[in-house]
Amino acid sequence: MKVCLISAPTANQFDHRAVDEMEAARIMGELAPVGILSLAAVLEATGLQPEVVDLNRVYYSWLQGPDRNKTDFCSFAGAYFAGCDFDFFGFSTVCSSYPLTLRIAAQVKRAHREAVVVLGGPQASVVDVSTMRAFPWIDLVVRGEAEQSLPALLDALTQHSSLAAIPGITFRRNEDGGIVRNPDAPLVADLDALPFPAFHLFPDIRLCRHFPLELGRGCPFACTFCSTNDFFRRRFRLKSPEHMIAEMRRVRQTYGINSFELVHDMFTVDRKRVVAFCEALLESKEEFTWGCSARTDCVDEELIALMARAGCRGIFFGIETGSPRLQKIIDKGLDLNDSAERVRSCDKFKIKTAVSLMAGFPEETMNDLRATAAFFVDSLRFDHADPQLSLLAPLADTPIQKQHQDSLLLNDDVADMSYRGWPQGPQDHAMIAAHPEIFSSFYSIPMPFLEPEFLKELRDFLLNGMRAFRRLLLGLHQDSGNVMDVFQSWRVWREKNGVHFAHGARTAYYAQSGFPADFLRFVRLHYIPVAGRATLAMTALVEYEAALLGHGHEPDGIRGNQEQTSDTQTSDGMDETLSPDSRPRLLRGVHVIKLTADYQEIVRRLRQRSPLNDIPGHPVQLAIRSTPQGPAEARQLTPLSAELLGLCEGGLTVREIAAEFLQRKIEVPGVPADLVCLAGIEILRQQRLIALA
Ligand code: B12
Ligand code: SF4
Repeated sequence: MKVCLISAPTANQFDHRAVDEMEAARIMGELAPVGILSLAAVLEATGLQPEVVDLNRVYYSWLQGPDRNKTDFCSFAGAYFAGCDFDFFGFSTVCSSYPLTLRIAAQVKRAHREAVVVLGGPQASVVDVSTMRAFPWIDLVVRGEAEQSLPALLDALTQHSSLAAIPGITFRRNEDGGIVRNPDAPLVADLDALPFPAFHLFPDIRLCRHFPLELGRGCPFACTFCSTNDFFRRRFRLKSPEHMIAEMRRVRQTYGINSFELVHDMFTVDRKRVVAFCEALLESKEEFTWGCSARTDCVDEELIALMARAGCRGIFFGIETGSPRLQKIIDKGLDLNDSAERVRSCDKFKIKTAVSLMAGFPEETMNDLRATAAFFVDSLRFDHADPQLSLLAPLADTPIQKQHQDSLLLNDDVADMSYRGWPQGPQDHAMIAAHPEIFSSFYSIPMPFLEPEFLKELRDFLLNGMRAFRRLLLGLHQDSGNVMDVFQSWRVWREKNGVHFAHGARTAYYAQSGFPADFLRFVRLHYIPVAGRATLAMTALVEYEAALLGHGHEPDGIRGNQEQTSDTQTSDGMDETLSPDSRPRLLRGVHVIKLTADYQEIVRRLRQRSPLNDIPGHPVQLAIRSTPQGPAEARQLTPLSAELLGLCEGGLTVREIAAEFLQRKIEVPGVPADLVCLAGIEILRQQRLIALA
């Protein structure tokens, strides 16, 4: 039997930016469909030679190629599969691209009447019967973990024998077309017994930076919005440390990759096993780095320290809500002080944390939302924390979806989890509208206590505010008592000042540079004069952000570097030897700004949540360096460096600058002025603030 396994499309990144071939391959490698590759390896072990088609790769070909203007992606993919010769087409599914996957499957069935078209994966597994009723081109669904049921199914299909005894499948009876749902398949009890996934069938894996490897399955918790706990039937399983390390070594040997994304919904359930894994990694002396998912109540500082030593560089924390009341309602049950402490611990050990939050629960009130917004912004105190805020989407077959299935709303203003991926065309919309029971994630649950538009704007505000002016956002939160108050007054102000959005234009406005520019104006002209408490600190924060963004009025003391911007500097003079005759000058893109208060001290206080209102009025200078590649960088200057940078703007030689030092009586006791100058200039050169002319 000729078998084709097809990944669910998930590469939304391509829609929003130009991605070259290398970058595309890197992204696709990181999105490798671990489930399908695990199945492919199992089939290979039985003597079959399955092929794996990455729909993200097909999508990329369509986006890049000339067909994009002639045909839609679904038809393009249909034509691609029409040219293939398989007896079995097995599609993996995820909620966000389920309508598209079903439409592509229809094209496949049309082109290959005799072939079996099968669905598997998290979405089809839980809407199997309704899918097969609604979409007659789907012959079969394999539910749940399929390492045991798929080979049995293929065997039965080859032998033309009955499907009645194959566990975990839902199929259409030949006689009357009735849909039969066999009992669930057994879980894979010993994950170490599975073969190494068939990564060799997925060429893009070679370029990924973080290699995805399955660490285990099953989470014993029961959060009401979550779909994976039931999918893996709450049976927590972990591969042994020896097995994992052997797989990691194999990846390094084959692909030269040392960094891993370890796939498990809840790795840290059993502390002893996490310790054993980390100790084994340390003993192996391999120095692999890795990321994983954890609950904040399953880790402590000691464990985090050990994980960091063992190579952990990133943890995904599903914190969900900042409201203790909602924590109980959604059966997450986290102690939020404890959660914040864990984010702090990770920061201490330089582990990046995704602080994942959600809003839009049906019971959510304004107070709950305030608490979530506060948790979001509070985590900005930690440089390694990356807060995320999504809006609840009722995933099929979750307790929350079942509870509200009769009142779901189809309103693309609210549920956005699924919309994050694939843009829906009219055909998808028609499918979604006709089948809430299948496509519930595209719907929303009514929120009696919250205004959807308010919630969505808050989300855009926080996500983009964090990117554009992280510390100012934190400062405003601390100064006002809650960022929500600032958001509410910003909303009123922007309305009054004529910033309105046409329907659907809100997200685009917040994502573009107009938002930070308007918002900084709001802070200067409205927030600080009307509501600001620590006005000196807030002024310094806003001027700092204005300088970084390079817009707005120039704060007092901003000294532009126009004379340098016109030169065609190709080298930064790093190779030249510094001598008394050298003429240092500011590097292109470097600006010096003056702030009325000590920025470093403000940041220190923000990190520690100490009061900002008694910040001394002590002017400081910062060097801002903008680079075409990334965000601008800022460095607070010592008084000596500030003087030196100022003098570097005058086209003087080092000797002349030293003379100026003497005249201004800038001294370091016991060190001659010319040596101070040389050393200072060398430091500024190392900091890439100046170059030698
Ligand atoms: C890694 C991951 C991603 C990656 C890559 C996904 C990929 N290529 O597989 C990325 C980051 C892209 C991603 C994105 C999203 N994800 Co995601 N993701 C995961 C995660 C954490 C691991 C997937 C995995 O490798 N599992 C391990 C393997 C072994 O399991 P498996 O994939 O389910 O495969 C087994 C079976 O399902 C079955 N099977 C799978 N495919 C097929 C096909 C056939 C033919 C057959 C017979 C059987 C079969 O056999 C496999 C072996 O037993 C899962 C949670 C989880 N633990 O599974 C969520 C999960 C799949 N994601 C989910 C969601 C909702 C999303 C997003 C929509 C939203 C989000 N959370 O950001 C986006 C989609 C973005 C888009 N553009 O469309 C949900 C899906 C729920 C649903 N009902 O569809 C999950 C289950 C998480 C959750 N808590 O609810 N995700
Ligand atoms: S949200 Fe996380 S902790 Fe809760 S059930 Fe799902 S995987 Fe487990």
